[in-house]
Amino acid sequence: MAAKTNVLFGKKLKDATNKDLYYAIASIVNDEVHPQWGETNHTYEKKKVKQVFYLSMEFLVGRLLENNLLNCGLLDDANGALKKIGKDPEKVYANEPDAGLGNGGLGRLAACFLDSLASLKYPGHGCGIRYRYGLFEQRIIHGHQIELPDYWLQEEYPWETRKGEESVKIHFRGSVHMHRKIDGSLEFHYKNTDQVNAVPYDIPVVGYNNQVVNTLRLWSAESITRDTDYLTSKSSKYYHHLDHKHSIEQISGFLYPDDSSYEGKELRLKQQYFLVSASIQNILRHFKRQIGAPLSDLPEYIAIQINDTHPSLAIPEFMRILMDDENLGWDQAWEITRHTIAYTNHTTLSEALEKWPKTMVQELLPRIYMIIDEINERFCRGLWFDHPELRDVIPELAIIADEQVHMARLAIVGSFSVNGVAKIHTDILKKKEMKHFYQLFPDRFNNKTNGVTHRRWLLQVNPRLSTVISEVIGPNWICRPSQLISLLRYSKDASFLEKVDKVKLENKRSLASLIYDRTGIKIDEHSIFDVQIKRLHEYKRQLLNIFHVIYLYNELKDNPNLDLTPRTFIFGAKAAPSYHLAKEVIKLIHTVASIVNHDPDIRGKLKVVFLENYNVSLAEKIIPATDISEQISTASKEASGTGNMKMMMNGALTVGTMDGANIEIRDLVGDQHIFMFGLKADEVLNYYEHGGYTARDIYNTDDRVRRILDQLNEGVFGSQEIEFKDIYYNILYHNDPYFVLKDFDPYIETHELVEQAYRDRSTWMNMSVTNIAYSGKFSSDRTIQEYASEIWKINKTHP
Ligand code: 26Q
Repeated sequence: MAAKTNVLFGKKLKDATNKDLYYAIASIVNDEVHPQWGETNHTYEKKKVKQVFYLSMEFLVGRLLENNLLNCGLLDDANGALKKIGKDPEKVYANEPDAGLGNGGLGRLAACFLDSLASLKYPGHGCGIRYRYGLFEQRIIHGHQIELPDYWLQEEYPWETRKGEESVKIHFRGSVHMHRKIDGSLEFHYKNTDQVNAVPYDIPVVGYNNQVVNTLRLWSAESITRDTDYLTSKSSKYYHHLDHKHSIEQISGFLYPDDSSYEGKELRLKQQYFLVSASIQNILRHFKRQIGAPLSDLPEYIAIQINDTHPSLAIPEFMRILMDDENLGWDQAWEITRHTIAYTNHTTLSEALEKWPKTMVQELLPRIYMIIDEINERFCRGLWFDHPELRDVIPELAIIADEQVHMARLAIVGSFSVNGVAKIHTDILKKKEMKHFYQLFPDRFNNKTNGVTHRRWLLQVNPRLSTVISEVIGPNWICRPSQLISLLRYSKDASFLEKVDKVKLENKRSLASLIYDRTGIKIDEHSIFDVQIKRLHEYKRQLLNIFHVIYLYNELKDNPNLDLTPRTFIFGAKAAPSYHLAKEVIKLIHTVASIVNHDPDIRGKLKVVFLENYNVSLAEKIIPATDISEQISTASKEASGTGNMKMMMNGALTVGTMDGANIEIRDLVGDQHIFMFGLKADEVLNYYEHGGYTARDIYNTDDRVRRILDQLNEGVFGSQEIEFKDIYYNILYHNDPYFVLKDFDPYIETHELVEQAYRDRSTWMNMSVTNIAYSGKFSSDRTIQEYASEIWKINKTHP
């Protein structure tokens, strides 16, 4: 390290700042990783192994230094060396910006998958966009969310390598010209297209302790013409050039911050095609240069997974290249495309299903539109002739319908596998959302329940707990997470439970000090840490949680002597900038916090904390300190959830609805080790379909509910200027679309059970350890094994 700081900064070690040390250690890691990276690539090339490419508009990787140190076995050395010179490793690692190139679950899942692919020695790589601005930074001013740009690349990013020589050209707009060749076949040429240079930046993905280094390739948009080409021209041309250059660079300019509603912005469509075209061109170049087999064999060498519909233009783009550049006929090109691409669905929310105006696709991507049109024609013709029973529903299945291109339909028709991300989610796709497609292609549908990398989300973020676990069951769980199940043998062992309990308390103490530093709020480390951290959305029901807080507050006001176990409610959530109601909920949480935290009648029994700018690094601090994991979505709405898994792994108990992967957690741990409540998915879907729920009835009959809603309406919370009429109206006049009132009573009751359980330490700790023991199933290693063997058909590499 001394040599590094000297070489890099011309400084003695003792004069190095935390930032210098961060760069120095990153450079040491790179010296270790880069040769292995070359070796891994060489092995893949030499053995011509089948590889998978994971196409995603988002990779929420967070920080990499500590993770890379851990995976290449240098973490203990680095920590030791830093401590020896009086430095706090955490403060050194904190100099890395969070790579916030994702909104939430979908983007973080992609990052976990890359970790598991490399750690299991699978040849699998990520393809994404190098956004200059990641997800906005959230500031809260007087309870209001303010968005600031996240210019994460301000300073040198040590993990990326620009590969200028591997750039590819992307074409937008222009016109398509057909030309009949002598043999009668058609040839397509494009004229007057806008050209963009896609430049790859590669980031190494380091496998755990195994010498494997895969690649995350992020594309950046650059102008094809150089500034100097304009030095001699008229200045008007020069400024036109600058303007044009700017608009091109916009393509990889920023990540769209909406996570569950789709917005039909042209720039977003450009981004999607940019990612897809660059990645597919690159994949085909790799195939031709390094595999060199006939194109018809391509599916034996390559699988492409598309992360939701966002990269679904991969299907027509693949067709375009195979036909226009490689001169294959339609049928052959279709055969190859259809057997290469697989699609993962992450949502059943109808407002999130991507649709693009057909005129927009036609203008921006004329050749791609022609191909989609032809796919659609052939598909619909097939339906008409081969499936007369479906004739009535063709408009619901057609890829182009009501002047729009329906991306999920394109993705299903053009792929060999369609998967949901938890059992219940896949069942809903099969039975409801995609039932006709399921009827048509039953073999295409399959489930792959999500997982998270236990190396980052347990081993790295909770070293204390990891040590205690390894003390009793040994360290093999690190590579075989299913072995955590051996902890069951210790789930009633008093001395072990005590150790786990002590670790939790230490983690809570660390979080309490972070909270104090950031907010000035003093919290009781012995209180129940009741945590909800996720994007803010009506269906995730942060509102139900804050209603519980208001209810407890009202109870305490009525009876300040109430015997209540102290609780700290912790929230972290970003709202999409244009999502008005979500922002109102953030304001409500802050308003409640400012009242509850300062009311002497409460005597410190309740505290409400909203931590601003929730992101991966903050999650890493909160999760190990969580007692209660709030997973309370309206049943049927949360496709899987992954925070539920991260918290379970760290010994938190779930308060949850029967939704997403909560159900599978319940199935494993059993009802006595989890707190489930509320409407079931079929009940919710039934109410949506047939009615029968009236929110106002609950308002009229439940005094607790009426009191809370009236407080929102009458401005008791914050008085005068701050009222929450919009929330009030949404519940009473839009009939509570997410069933907050309906689930209120069972939710309150469940939390009373939580409180009783918490008082009985040995029962609680037994529950906690049982959860950790069963969490192995939710490692993304298990998920990736399933994708690898059931969808991708890829093998582990042997050196
Ligand atoms: C689409 C078009 C235009 C602009 C934005 C978008 C867009 C971007 C991100 C739409 C959706 C997303 C993200 C969705 C997401 O994160 N879904 C979550 O995926 C997790 C991983 O599978 C699940 O665990 C969650 O349940 C699911 O909500």
